[in-house]
Amino acid sequence: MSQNIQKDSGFEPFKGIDTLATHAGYNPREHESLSCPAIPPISLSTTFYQKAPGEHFGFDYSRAGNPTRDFLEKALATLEGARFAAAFSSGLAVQSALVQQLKSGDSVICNDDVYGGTNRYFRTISSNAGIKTHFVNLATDLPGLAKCLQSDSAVRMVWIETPTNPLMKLIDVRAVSEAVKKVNKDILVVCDNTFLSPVFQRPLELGADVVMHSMTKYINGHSDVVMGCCMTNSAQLHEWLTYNQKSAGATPSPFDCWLAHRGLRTLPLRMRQHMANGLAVARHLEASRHVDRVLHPGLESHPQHQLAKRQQRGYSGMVSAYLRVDASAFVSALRLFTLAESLGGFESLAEVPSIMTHASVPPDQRAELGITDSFVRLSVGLEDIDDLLADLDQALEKAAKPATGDDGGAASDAKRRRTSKNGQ
Ligand code: P1T
Repeated sequence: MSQNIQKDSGFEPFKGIDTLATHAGYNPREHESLSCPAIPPISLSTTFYQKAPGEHFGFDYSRAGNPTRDFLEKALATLEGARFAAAFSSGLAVQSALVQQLKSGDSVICNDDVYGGTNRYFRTISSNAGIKTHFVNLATDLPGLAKCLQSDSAVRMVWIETPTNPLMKLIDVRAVSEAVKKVNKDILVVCDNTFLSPVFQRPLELGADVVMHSMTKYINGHSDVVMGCCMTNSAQLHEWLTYNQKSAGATPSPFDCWLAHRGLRTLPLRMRQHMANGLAVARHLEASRHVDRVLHPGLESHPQHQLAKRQQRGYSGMVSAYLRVDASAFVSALRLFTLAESLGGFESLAEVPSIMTHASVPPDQRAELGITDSFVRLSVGLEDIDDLLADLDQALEKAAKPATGDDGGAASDAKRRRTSKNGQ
């Protein structure tokens, strides 16, 4: 039973999570007029018949609402233990919708290490709208959070991501939420739960007001959909989010909603296998002479290992490491891991954040965080673990050899790419 993978590591699975994932959002018995299809139908129609002007049957226009999206949103709310969910066309579109509630002159506190695109949004798009962002190390500096809240009374939102991308720092969601609410209960605590999925962490139960995901990652799980979602127990906030879907328009297609709903059916099974493979990779790399330091909250060496055990219900397949070999040569030499951005799909991926996903983070901020050129991030997939470890070993050995020209040009290709600024 796959739950044993979780239980053997000392985690208690959320009650009924496998049944919820299998059935959430759609019940065939409720769709007699459609002949009770066993899986949700895809409603591609952009518009819906009205029997009199303004009198429709639940949907009028697909940007505002769509039956296939509705099924998915119900499933997402159920999995996250939330009252409401709203799906958007990407994870960044969720950030955009949440930030659009704020006004010029308002401020945000964001933890210092977040996905490069999240950082970029706050530094450029939000700031162009007159919204200031303070980046604070919320993993270790709670006094810094209190100081920031005290010194800037315009803070309206605190944005956390845990584990962080790509440094795998953990934020104590309960402690941060309590510290924020003590100052002002109207400040919104948003938690990006992308790295763990609702199978391994439910931030709303830990005190956050909103939980968001890049559904592009674990929830969909098949690297074939770009989408985001946002869950809350606040009717007022959900009303804003659905108003934003309708009025700003960053909504996903019915087909993508259907794919994501299909993907989440196997989320608990996949997460447990990601966890097993991720831990095995982390331990293997930690023992390698070619690796300086491995970052994975399941390792005893992780400074917040105890917080992980308390706050999470498992670990994902995300592993980061500082190498003693050329990181670009290493990722270029991998054969089973695909050298690519993104994460959370069934297949293993590897990347160099400083050149790829976090290239848009200003160099001084990257240097301060420790996102160096010897730092790699792995999204460990569902392959046989022996094959994954063998692939990592051969790539480390290859990268450790002085360049002799027998690497098929991998090292020099990687060097060339270092000058590219195409990171997403
Ligand atoms: O790509 P999109 O669906 O818009 O989601 C943005 C996003 C938000 N939050 C986290 C934690 C993320 O990791 C991402 C996207 N991240 C990558 C593409 C990446 O490779 O890290």
